[in-house]
Amino acid sequence: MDRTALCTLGDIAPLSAHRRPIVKPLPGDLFTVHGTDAETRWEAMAGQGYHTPNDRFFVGNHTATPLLDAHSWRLRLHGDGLEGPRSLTYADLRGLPARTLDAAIECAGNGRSLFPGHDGVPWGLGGIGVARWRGVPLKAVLGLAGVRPDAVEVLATGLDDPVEGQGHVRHAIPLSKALDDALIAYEMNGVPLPPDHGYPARLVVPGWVGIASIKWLGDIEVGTEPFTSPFATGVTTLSVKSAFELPWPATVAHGRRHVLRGRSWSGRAGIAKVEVSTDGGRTWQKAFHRRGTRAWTPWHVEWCPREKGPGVLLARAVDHNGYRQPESKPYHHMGNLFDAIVAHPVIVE
Ligand SMILES: Nc1nc2c(c(=O)[nH]1)N[C@H]1C(S)=C(S)[C@@H](COP(=O)(O)O)O[C@H]1N2
Ligand SMILES: [Mo]
Repeated sequence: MDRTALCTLGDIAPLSAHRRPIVKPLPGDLFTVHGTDAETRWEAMAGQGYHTPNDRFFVGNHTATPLLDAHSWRLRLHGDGLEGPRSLTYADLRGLPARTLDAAIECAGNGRSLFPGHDGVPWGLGGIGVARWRGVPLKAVLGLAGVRPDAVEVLATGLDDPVEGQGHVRHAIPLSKALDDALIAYEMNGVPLPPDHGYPARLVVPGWVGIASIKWLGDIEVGTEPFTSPFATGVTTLSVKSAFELPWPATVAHGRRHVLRGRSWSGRAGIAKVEVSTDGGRTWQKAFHRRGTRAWTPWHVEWCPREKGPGVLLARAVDHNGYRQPESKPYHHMGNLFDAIVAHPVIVE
């Protein structure tokens, strides 16, 4: 890619930044960096609205963010599950009827460092973000190529550099999910996708592990047999979690009224109920939240700490499928799908 091509993209980082795994700034008050990944610090969500602003949305990269040119970008559709191959330009995609969707992207390993023992990227709880995505339903794009009745799975592949020994980042979803609510997004919170989040187009697969939402989407294969991929986590839908919008550990003033805020979410269904304990789990109070927010549910409780010293804050959620966060979670060999109640350390001064 030459400099002229880059200049046409307007808001893109200079060429010198090309070798960094993540292009956007990662200030220490917004992010904790783990190699090629960056997780959002939960205190950076305090005072924010429903959506995670793009400047503080976590980044999950296997290699590095590529700087792609939308004008030469193509989306290739092929495979024995389609009537025939098809190729789309960015203008083609932009010309199709658009849909807007609030959805979370969450890494399957979010919360991994909270398991009793773990390997892999030591995520806290910040490997999640919710954005307003705008784009074209995958169903409509597949429809342009014609889906054969014996098609079963859809494999999406990214245009970022391949991972050594594993090839390009790719992930399959069942045809039923592809035709249900998967979106080929080109906008995030009202602006074109930032480079780190998949410019010019990415998949958004609501409720599924983050890896299913392939960024820098370049290739879609529809097959009549299930695909195998080294990037499959053996996990599909996400579990239930809760997090406080507080530093870790948090410090609060003694004898004063505080509003503790947080968010709960589930890959399976909306959140039905959230409870908070400020006394180590002896008593629980119901948190206040609005109804009917699917991607995640912001909540708050009031707390007047009466004793000085270290303690913990607990939050537990139940989703509309009746799934509740367990007291503890046994070790998982890949450190995925953590969902236990978290003891958030707090110091009352
Ligand atoms: N092409 C491509 N898509 C990808 C990845 C990647 O490395 N390459 N990482 C995946 C992982 S592991 C996660 S958790 C999400 C993160 O999305 P985000 O960076 O927009 O937060 O993107 C997924 N899509
Ligand atoms: Mo991930």
